[in-house]
Amino acid sequence: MSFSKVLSVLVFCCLSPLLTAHEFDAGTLHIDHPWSRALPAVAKTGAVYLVIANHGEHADTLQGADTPVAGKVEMHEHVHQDGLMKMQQVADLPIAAGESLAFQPGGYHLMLFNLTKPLTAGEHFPLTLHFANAGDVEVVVNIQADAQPQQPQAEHSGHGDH
Ligand SMILES: [Cu+2]
Repeated sequence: MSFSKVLSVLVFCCLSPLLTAHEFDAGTLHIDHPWSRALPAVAKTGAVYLVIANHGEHADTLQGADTPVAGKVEMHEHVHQDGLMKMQQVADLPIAAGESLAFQPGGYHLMLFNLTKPLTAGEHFPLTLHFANAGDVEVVVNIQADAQPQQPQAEHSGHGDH
């Protein structure tokens, strides 16, 4: 790739709002770059990743989420069990004052069940997060072919879709 082509790609990235990291504020909560991995059209489940930082002086609790692109959203964590990585549902995720909660491949994720449309790279969809104190917060999820280069990759990549 020539230098001028690299340059034009970089300029394109920086000018296109949907390809750059994006963030949302809700009171003292800051939500950074919600994204979902693009999947084949036959996929029935997917996962959303994001980071929630609590800049307030009081804890809040994430109680769940929903989105029009999925019949159901569950909060999941990955656990080691009998030498295997499994995922299990969690009901509530507290975020202490000054702390942040990361949803990322290999860790916590928002699992999408019964997808109503394919997750196609470059598209995006709305997602509503339900907090105990901050209430409902709507964010936009970018669908990407893979994680942002600056995001650390999960140690356990053998988990199929997410
Ligand atoms: Cu899951």
